[in-house]
Amino acid sequence: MKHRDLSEADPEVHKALKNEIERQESESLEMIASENFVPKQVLQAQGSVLTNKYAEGYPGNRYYAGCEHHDRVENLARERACEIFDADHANVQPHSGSQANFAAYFSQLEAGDKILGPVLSHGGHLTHGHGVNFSGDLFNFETYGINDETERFEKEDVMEAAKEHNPDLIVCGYSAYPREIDFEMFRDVADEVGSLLMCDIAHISGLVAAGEHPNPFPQCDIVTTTTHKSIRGARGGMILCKEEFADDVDSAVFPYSQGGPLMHQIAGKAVCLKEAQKSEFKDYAEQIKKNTKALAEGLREEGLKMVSGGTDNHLVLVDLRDEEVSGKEAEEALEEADIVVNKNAVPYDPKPPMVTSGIRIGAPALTTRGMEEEELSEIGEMIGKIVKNPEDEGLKSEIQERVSELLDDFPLYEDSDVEI
Ligand code: DSN
Repeated sequence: MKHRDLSEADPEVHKALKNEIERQESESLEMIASENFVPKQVLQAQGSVLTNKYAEGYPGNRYYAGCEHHDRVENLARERACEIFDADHANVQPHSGSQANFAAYFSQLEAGDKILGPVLSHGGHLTHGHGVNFSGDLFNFETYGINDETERFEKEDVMEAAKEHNPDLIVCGYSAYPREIDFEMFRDVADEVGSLLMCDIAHISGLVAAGEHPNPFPQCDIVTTTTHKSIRGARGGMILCKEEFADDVDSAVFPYSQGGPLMHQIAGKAVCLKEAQKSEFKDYAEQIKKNTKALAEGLREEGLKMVSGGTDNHLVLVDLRDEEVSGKEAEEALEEADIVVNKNAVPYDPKPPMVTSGIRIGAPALTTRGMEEEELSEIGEMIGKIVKNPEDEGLKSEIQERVSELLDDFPLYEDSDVEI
């Protein structure tokens, strides 16, 4: 086999990768709440020779020989995950958050069983029961919604829905909810109706790891997460659980729903979990919350409303129902000013999902770049100005220039970090 440099072997792919480094480094402010930038050590682990091996099974019990080093890596990931989240057991093999949720449901339930989850437009994820997804297709999903007045999940509403539907499992954990999750409240509801409790902490796992959001254990029975959002690691998923669910969770991942694990990704998960145990990670997570509050302040300054009036975590959900722009138009106008966010439904949104009346804005990626409150508050004001004046081309150019200065002031990678 002949080894060649990528630039020589496949100049087209090489060029696309180079362009993407450039885009991430110096073309726009990355404010999609689920995105982040991983450190070089995670990139190295993901690009490693662990990709060459099949390792079906679990450490010490594989279907193929030669897994000694893979066992070591997977055990490190599992041990670190259990320590960080105070879980009895961790399965680090899910290829994604969706696959983690698939396996978590099937570890305890059968098709047709009843799950109580959040309304999608109130912050939930497709895998929390949407009809176009396996979850809504295979399970009997019922929903609880956000409170009309507080725009938060309140005990009375969740309890009412739980008593009405008598679910086998309740799901909490969201993709677009700017407030802390009250695990004790959900446990009380689950106990009242004799249901299992699962939390999907994909968005907030970095905050939880750093103690900046309450930990879902011991209240939750099973916890799923991705490993690439606020926790800033390899793209993939993970399931954490109490001991009594461990064997079921493992067999629901392999052999029930997956084959060979992506061991290079698991190495990346192990590395990011080590990072998450360091004091700098705690500083980063603390700063995410300060930055998101500063962002909210800037938006408020420009007269924008936010769902629930603000934020306790890494994101805000701007409610555009009183503005002239839709979520889609706001997203497009901001992209033209080099600020990348996503349109997002707000609770009781009158507009369809591809249009929406909201934008979701997150601070993790800019926090990773080193920006602090001053920058985030200024960015909040810039976003507010664009949303109020989406056709103002002069304003967009002015903001583009300022974005470019900010990107220069807060560089992301050195060349040697991302050599390809
Ligand atoms: N796509 C993710 C998000 O943006 O929230 C959820 O999987």
